[in-house]
Amino acid sequence: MLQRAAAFAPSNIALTKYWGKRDHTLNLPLAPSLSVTLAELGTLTVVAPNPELAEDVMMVDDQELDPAGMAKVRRVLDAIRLRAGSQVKAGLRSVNTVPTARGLASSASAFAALAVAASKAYGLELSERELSVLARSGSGSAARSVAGGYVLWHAGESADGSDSYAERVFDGEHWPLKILVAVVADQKKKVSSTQGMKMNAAGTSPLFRAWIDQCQRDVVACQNALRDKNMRALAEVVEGNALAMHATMMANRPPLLYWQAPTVALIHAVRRLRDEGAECCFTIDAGSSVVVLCEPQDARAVSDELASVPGIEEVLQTRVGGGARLVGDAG
Ligand code: 2P0
Repeated sequence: MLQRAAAFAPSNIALTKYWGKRDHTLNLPLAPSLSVTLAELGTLTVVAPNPELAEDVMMVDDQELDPAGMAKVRRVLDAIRLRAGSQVKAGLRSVNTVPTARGLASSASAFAALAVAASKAYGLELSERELSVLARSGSGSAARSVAGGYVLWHAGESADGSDSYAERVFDGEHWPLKILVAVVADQKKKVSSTQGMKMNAAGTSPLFRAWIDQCQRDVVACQNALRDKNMRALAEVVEGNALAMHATMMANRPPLLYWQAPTVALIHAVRRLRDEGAECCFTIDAGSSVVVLCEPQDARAVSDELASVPGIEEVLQTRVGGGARLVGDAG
């Protein structure tokens, strides 16, 4: 049965990163990655199958989605329609509460929300694993925005990607950390993650293979640090992993340098705060903003310190959240 359906999916921040694909069409990673799910920051998407439409149409934040974005959306919708035995096109509308193009990806929450809403709209009852695989085919990191809490994305081995999915390893209550996003005033980022990963995979970074090997070890160390709620151990692996990812980008030819001066100032600020006793650590995605995880009792002091760094536009604060979910139609 076809019906209008709406879903919210949260954004996520990788603690050990996804940066390198074994398949650029299916978004199959070369290594596993681990992430934390953000509570309120994400995407709400409404999917309305409509037999009168000749093509799928999608509005994102009241703007029509560009052809490249539409092609990825269609990939997810076509997979759902194939399983549902339907050829009916859909009208889609999506609203982001994630600040885009500042190193916080909206594609993760966008494709997770799409997978959950569209599968319901076309009458499919899918498992979390199946939804994660579907979301991944739109954007790799979206695989991690289905489950919620602390999430592990298995790299998988099969060529069709059926074993490359993410699942929760700990829920948010296990370690209810605060997550601060220090947004660096910056122009829109110049090189998308999809593009950046292609450049890196072209083999011109001498560090790339070592980076992928490091990810295999880091995902284990990170899971242990989370299990033990050990901030010192978490800081070592999370910060080391982010810096290693940026190192492999910087060693690329041409180099990829996402950092701005305030990015470096924030790194030093977090290390100083930790030396002074604050329980916190940082990570950086493919952008200039810095994300800081910290114990709730330290969140205020850490946030104030981050906000005082010159060039910081704002410091967003959130917590570990749940996974993607169907919601009442927002109209
Ligand atoms: C991550 N990033 O693990 C890493 C860290 C960026 C840096 O996942 O090409 O937007 O759509 O699969 O998912 C961003 O990559 O790339 C990303 P595609 P995606 O969060």
